[in-house]
Amino acid sequence: MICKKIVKLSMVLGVMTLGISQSLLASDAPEITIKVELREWMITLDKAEVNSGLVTFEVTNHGVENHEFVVIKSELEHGVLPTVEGRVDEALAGELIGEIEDFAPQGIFKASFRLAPGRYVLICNIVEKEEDGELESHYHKGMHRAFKVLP
Ligand SMILES: [Cu+2]
Repeated sequence: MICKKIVKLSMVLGVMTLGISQSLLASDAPEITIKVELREWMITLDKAEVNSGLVTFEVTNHGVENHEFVVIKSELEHGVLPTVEGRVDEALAGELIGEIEDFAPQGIFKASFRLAPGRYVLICNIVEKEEDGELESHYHKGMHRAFKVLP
């Protein structure tokens, strides 16, 4: 009789332990990786939306020029962000989450951010002065994408 009780108790404990470890796994959701390609003049993603949590961007520069990768939480359409002399005003565009600065062709960099649900824009915000004095805005040439984080 006593033995039976002990067995029952340990089974209950076993189930409880399982319950705890499962809920820990759920809150510590698996990291999501998004593969990003930068080139002249576009940004491509392997997914346009993910669930909220820790999101890693693995960014490869497939172009022939240096590029950068900027993540901004913004309610604005990605093609009409406010610019000054070709450069997106990151503060006016929304909330700057982070960036991978200017890096050379063939480079691969990773950056992880804990992203809350909402709309985001991903841009390259490099502006170069051409030999003829004209500004070459990577943003205006098309290096911008929308990105969504679901609850
Ligand atoms: Cu660029």
